[in-house]
Amino acid sequence: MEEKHLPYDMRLVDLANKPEWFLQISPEGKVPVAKFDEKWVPDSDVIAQTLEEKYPDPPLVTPPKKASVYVFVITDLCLDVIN
Ligand SMILES: N[C@@H](CCC(=O)N[C@@H](CS)C(=O)NCC(=O)O)C(=O)O
Repeated sequence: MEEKHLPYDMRLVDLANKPEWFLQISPEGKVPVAKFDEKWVPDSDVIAQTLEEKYPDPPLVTPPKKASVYVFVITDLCLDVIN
């Protein structure tokens, strides 16, 4: 949310002593959990994906062009290690 310059409220939770309001919104008692359009969303991957879909700019994902360069670099490194 910082990277996307979005305003937000943050609540810190003592995971050793989870308050009832937190268990109401996160029944498994896990963090992070974020609220989008009145709906609570758990799991950092789902939260990141939701942020990306709702607020695409600035993007958090690696641009496809750079991602493919990275794949080539990693592939070359792996081949060097194998050979
Ligand atoms: N796959 C979940 C993992 C969530 C998770 O395990 N969070 C830990 C903290 S990193 C937690 O809430 N632990 C408290 C507990 O399990 O009681 C995610 O990426 O959000």
